[in-house]
Amino acid sequence: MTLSTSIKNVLEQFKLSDAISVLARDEGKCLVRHNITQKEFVLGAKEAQVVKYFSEHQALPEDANSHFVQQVISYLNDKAILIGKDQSYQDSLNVYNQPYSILGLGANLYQLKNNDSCFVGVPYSRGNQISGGCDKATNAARSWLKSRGVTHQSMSKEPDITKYIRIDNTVDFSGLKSKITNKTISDIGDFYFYPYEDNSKIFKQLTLLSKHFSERNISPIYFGGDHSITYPILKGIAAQHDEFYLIHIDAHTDLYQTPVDDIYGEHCVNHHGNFLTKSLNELPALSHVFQFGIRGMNNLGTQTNDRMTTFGIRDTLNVLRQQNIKQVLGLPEHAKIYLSLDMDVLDPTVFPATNSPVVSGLQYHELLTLLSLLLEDRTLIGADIVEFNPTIDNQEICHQIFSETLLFLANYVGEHHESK
Ligand SMILES: [Mn+2]
Repeated sequence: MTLSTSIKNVLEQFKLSDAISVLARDEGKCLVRHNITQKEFVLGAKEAQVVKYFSEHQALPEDANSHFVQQVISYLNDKAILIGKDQSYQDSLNVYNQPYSILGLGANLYQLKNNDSCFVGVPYSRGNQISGGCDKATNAARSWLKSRGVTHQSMSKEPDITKYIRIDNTVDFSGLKSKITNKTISDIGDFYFYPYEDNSKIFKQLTLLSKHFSERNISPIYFGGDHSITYPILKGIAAQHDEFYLIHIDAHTDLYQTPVDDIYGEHCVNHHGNFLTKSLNELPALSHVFQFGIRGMNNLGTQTNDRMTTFGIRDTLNVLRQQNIKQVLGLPEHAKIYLSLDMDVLDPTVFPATNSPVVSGLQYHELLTLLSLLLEDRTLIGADIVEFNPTIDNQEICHQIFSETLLFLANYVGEHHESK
């Protein structure tokens, strides 16, 4: 008996990823390694048969039915062992679950439903050639949350957010709580890349991931990393949306441009200090940027742009006092908003664990109030929280602020946050 046409059609859509090595075969099983993540998988007999079909053109057993093949292929595809026939391993969506998931909400990227929200770590710090450490932020947040019982190893364990939420403090997590109850939020793990991979390839992969979310109306919260990650994320959004807005909370305008950047023009390198230059120059879908918290002499030399409104620190504090931000922004009711939060907007006495601290910043409670004023009843299509360097954090104070702010943002992502 030969394989049915329907099975052949399924098999033809896939190939073994270029990043996979088949290491050993034993009693029908086989061991494969993903050379980028260094993850090894011991595959059972069924999976091994399918891998051998692709790696050695070995025939499938005669009793293979399409249900079995579909099931095995979807498993191998989830693990990035098999990829689409026309894909390169560089086109695969490089996200892996982490041993400890936030609130026990661990899920595979492909388990997300349309309109869901998700946490995704981005341990990338090569956008800052001078000071690193921001790549450690994803682990730092996961570990800190774990130490407070907010992160569980078991992916199936029901998270008991009520245990955390009932503690009376300044932070209201009711939006997050309703997402957990409705099962519309997950932690899909961390974005990964090969340590020696070219930066432009890493950014391209991040853009692919962002585009994948946009096409499915999934609202991600990216956390960790330096500020260079925001430009490739916005690029993925711009591939799907004709018009969206950016709320950028930062001490710096991130509009730096060196004479070398001028020479390279639009090909200039994306880094932690120029993500907004790149975004404004290259993404016309980015309709307007509203900046808050900007201060310090660093910004004196930067440019202005028609598609940008800057609220310096004093204007930001005025907005907080008058609470009139809706009128000030004048955004359409259903405007699609992306938020980029640089932790250095906080005063360095509050949040010293950042690579470019600037004095005279916001207090923590002021940041939370600002976020709720800006995001309540808005359509937040995604957010990032960047520039936390946990390697210079004494007593884990910034671990605490970063992790709590991350959960706080989860109140607002997704369509129409319900008013409390
Ligand atoms: Mn920044």
